Amino acid sequence: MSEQNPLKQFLEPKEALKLYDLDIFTLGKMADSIRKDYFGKKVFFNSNRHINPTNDCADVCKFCGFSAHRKNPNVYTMDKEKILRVAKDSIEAGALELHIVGAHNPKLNLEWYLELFRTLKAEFPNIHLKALTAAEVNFLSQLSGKSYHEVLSLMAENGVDSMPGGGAEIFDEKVRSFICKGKVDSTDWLKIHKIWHSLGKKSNATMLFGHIESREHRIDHLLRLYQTQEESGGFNAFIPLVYQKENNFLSVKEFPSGQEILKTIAIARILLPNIPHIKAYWATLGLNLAILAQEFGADDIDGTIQREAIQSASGSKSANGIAKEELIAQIKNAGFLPVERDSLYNEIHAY
Ligand code: V47
Repeated sequence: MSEQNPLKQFLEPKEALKLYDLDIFTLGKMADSIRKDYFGKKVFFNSNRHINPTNDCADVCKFCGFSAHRKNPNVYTMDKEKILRVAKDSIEAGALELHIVGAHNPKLNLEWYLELFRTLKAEFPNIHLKALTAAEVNFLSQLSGKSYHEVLSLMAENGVDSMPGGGAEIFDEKVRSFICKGKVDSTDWLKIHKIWHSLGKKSNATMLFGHIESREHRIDHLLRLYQTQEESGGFNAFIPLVYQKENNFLSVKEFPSGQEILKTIAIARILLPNIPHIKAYWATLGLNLAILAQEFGADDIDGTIQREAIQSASGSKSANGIAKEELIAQIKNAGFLPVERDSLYNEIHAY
């Protein structure tokens, strides 16, 4: 990775914000040169399966179409047998990672999750378990009365390998309290990841954008992540999630253009030189924009997914995942080198 830190001049939020004033090609070129310096023509993907054990949620985030509420009355909780069956089928279909996140369901306590992780690891010792967002860790800490450190240590001891980046939304306190009041606050979201990193573990970080937040809020979010990564160093990837608008309670007047989305991805690459990977998550971008984003700073596209319930509940086309062959073909067609990776970015195969 490059020694050069292009961020220095942008540490001041006002200076960083000026990046948005650059035209898209200048910005794209800046981000692309960092991306090329780090990874050349490689585009990373993985073979994964999302499992969302429950949508029965104690919180009501205004942007969420996944949790059960009056716009989505179909409440469900999977039992462990079902989760094990799904895991078995997914692994037989090639998944190397299970990405397990759900809702804040008071009926599923910490021990329920720990037993699930233990059982999955006993049955499938080679599977990578990426599980529980910092929001779920916060919820389980409150439910169990255990500290973050205790909950995270128990997760690690019971088989969780890494943590996904969900629940970050937007760190700005005012916007956050409007869109997801009651959820883990920004300081604690970052604190939970720092503790996880101190246990020698890796995680990701997300940002939900394209709703009511401003460019200033996005810059603030990115700079808080930059600072945290300077302190703990355990973020593998940053994932800008584009807001999907259906079946939820946020009334958004204007959605970001493709250009605004690409600019945001490019700015993330520029402002986060200390986070190795920028993931253009095809489930919220659509495959075409996710591929194009590889020329604007991104180097990863996420994976096959197999099943997805959170973004697809609000309109994205990710419910049934995507075939690995299709991902490879699309990446190649765009002139990049598809590289299958494991969950920690060790390269498995270049196609
Ligand atoms: O935190 C909820 C988001 C996230 C909507 O770590 C929405 O590799 C768009 O974090 N429109 C969960 N997004 C998913 C997530 C994730 C996904 C892929 C990879 C990784 C990783 C993490 O989904 C939530 C929330 O920000 N979300 N509703 C919506 N309407």
